Amino acid sequence: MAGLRGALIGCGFFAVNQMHAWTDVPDTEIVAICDRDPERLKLVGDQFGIERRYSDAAEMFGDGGFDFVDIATTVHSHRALVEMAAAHRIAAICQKPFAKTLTDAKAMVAACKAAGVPLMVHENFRWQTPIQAVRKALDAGAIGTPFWGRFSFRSGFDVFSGQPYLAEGERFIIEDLGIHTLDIARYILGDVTRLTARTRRVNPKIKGEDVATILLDHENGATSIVDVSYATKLGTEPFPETLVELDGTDGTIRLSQGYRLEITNADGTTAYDVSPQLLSWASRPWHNIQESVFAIQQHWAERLRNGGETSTSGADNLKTFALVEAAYESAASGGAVDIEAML
Ligand code: NAD
Ligand code: 89Y
Repeated sequence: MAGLRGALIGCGFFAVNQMHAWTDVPDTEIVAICDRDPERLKLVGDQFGIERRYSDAAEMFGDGGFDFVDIATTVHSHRALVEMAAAHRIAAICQKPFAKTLTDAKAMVAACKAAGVPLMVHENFRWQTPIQAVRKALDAGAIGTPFWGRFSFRSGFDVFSGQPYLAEGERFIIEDLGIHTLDIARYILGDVTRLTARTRRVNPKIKGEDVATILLDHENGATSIVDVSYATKLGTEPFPETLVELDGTDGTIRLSQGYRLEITNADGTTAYDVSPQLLSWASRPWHNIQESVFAIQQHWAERLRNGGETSTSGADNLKTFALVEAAYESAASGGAVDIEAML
């Protein structure tokens, strides 16, 4: 496949980032878009000069003429749209959260496997420049074997103005944001065997939980804490930075606010600036996320051309999604949840 042709479904708040990023991915073009809201369809179609516009995804798949579909709708439509892509043997990217339930997510992975088409979840946070820098330091053996970690996202940023649906669901921060933090914990310290979680809602204007504290046992024996909050008012707002602490047998890594990476080991302490780039179409403070959107889409195009499973394939994401379900289960029961039994 030389020039890749894609179609995008869901022209909402976040899809604009995905459309910008596609224009930057070499030899890749979005040739058709779909949204059931005519206003969003027109806005995005006009902004990016896309002529083929559909209000019905089935009609778009019927007309064909593209190599992959980028599903940027909210979670309720993910299963139906991924299964539609599989039925048409079209490779698919699906936004997070992958599905409403782990049962749905497993069915989506099975449908794409049976159709022989690649499926990637748009789980972009592990692609952020600072997270990649942490992973590189670990891989280089900078701190020996990590035995403890903390992955922290604490903010008071108003996410509800851009994404009003986040205030309306029974579930909020774990399903929406913690899903990324849990994925980063897996990416850095490996798969998880057991999980314990506590949640609470601080903001009275929303339905779901906006604070969660999660304890993870990793397969390799490491222990970590994932703590997320949208009820934390700080002097300098850190949105959307994930802060990381890692203790290893030979040293420590600290990724702190302001994209500062500090590595301490037998050679002493060295600090690095691991700030994301401000892409031409990006704006602060979203630029960290926006850069990772470009990175994951570039990764997808490379794998679609050259073969090989994507870093956040559907199959990989089941292991992150299981942590989300387990966190809600643990918060409700008070007990620990066995992750392997869920997969
Ligand atoms: P949104 O509501 O602004 O946009 C969704 C769009 O999809 C709407 O325009 C809606 O009309 C359209 N749509 C829904 N179902 C459809 C269907 N069956 N056919 C055609 N169009 C349909 O939502 P958003 O804030 O853009 O979020 C979209 C997804 O992106 C969510 O799952 C959200 O969690 C995710 N998201 C991811 C990141 C990230 O960093 N990965 C950041 C923000 C949002
Ligand atoms: O929807 C969320 C996401 O995926 O990243 C940040 C966000 O936009 C709000 O929590």
